[in-house]
Amino acid sequence: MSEGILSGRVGVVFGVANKRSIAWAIAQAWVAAGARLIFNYQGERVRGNVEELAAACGPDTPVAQCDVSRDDEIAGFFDFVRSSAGRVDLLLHSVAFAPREALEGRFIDTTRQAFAVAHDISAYSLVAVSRAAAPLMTDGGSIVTLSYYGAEKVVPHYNVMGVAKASLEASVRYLAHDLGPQRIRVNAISAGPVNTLAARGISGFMEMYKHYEAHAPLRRNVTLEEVGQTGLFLASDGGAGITGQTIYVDSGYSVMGM
Ligand code: NAD
Ligand code: 0WE
Repeated sequence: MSEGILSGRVGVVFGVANKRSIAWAIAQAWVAAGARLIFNYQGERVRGNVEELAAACGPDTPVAQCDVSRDDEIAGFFDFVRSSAGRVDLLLHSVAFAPREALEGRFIDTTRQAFAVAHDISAYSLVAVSRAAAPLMTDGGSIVTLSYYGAEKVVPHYNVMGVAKASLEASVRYLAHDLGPQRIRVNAISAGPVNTLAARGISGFMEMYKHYEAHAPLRRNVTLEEVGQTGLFLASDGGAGITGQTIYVDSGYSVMGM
């Protein structure tokens, strides 16, 4: 493990809720490549899960609370990162939330409050955690976030999340410009549908999953491992020339016109 392509690197991981989380798939790929990680958990509800998964990454893997809608928790979390590791090389942002009602009816009915919450947690939080992490990325770094096709094209019911993901992808480009001189790269992975906690309970998710299987060039859905491997690529020197991009990991679905 010490000769892995990420050996000696320190990664901060936002967005593990359970073992099906996309964040966990990328975290596992980073650990297998030799990185040491630090995890956030959103609140007490997922604390136990995250502590258990973190322990599987190494006996003293640090874990701390950070609700990304709170500036004080982001500051406290990165104080904890500084005191436990002293530096950061990799940052994973795998966080999104919109009030459930906003993902059910029509986009036109999105309330001011739901619009604000979706953008705060799903887009602004990338800016906030990048600003907090950048001073610790003293030898350059790689920041990776997660997006979805609804940022670019209308996916019925994705609604305000699509608009927030468009903001997230634009934020990736502006952050890439700001942080490039410090050799910090910023990219998004636009993943095809994956059956995670955030996807389950979305009405019609299984139909969409089947639709991808029928129409994507690869005629199947993507696996968590595949998304993990792209997260590893972007974190590693394999991605050294890539910044500001949104990379699709979607079995090719997004290239289809019909
Ligand atoms: P998930 O539920 O496992 O992860 C979502 C995470 O967001 C959870 O860990 C949750 O705790 C965290 N979160 C929500 N609000 C937060 C807050 N205020 N503070 C801190 N953390 C908060 O689901 P997932 O599917 O792994 O989602 C991860 C990312 O992948 C999201 O950005 C999602 O939009 C994106 N994505 C998911 C799919 C899919 O089909 N599952 C496809 C493309 C992109
Ligand atoms: O980004 C997502 C989902 C993110 C998400 C999920 C929830 C469910 C629980 C954000 N907020 C909430 N709020 C909740 O209360 N995906 C890419 C998965 C997803 O969600 C959809 C999709 C796909 C794909 C919703 C409608 C249509 C397609």
